[in-house]
Amino acid sequence: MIAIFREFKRLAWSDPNRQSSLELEIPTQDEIGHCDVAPLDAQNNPNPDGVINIGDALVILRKALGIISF
Ligand SMILES: [Ca+2]
Repeated sequence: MIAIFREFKRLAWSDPNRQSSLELEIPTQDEIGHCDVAPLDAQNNPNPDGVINIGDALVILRKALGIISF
């Protein structure tokens, strides 16, 4: 299963035409900057670390649900 995923990822991201047909897009640096909101600092403000991971997704979800604000 992992091998299939790796092959799909390799094919999808190596060819711009495939990216388009699969409706996958490589995010721009600006878009990445908007998503990089974790970790949070001691005052619960974004402290971007240059990595987009599950922590950023959780912060965005918490903000969307109104659990945190910044
Ligand atoms: Ca981050």
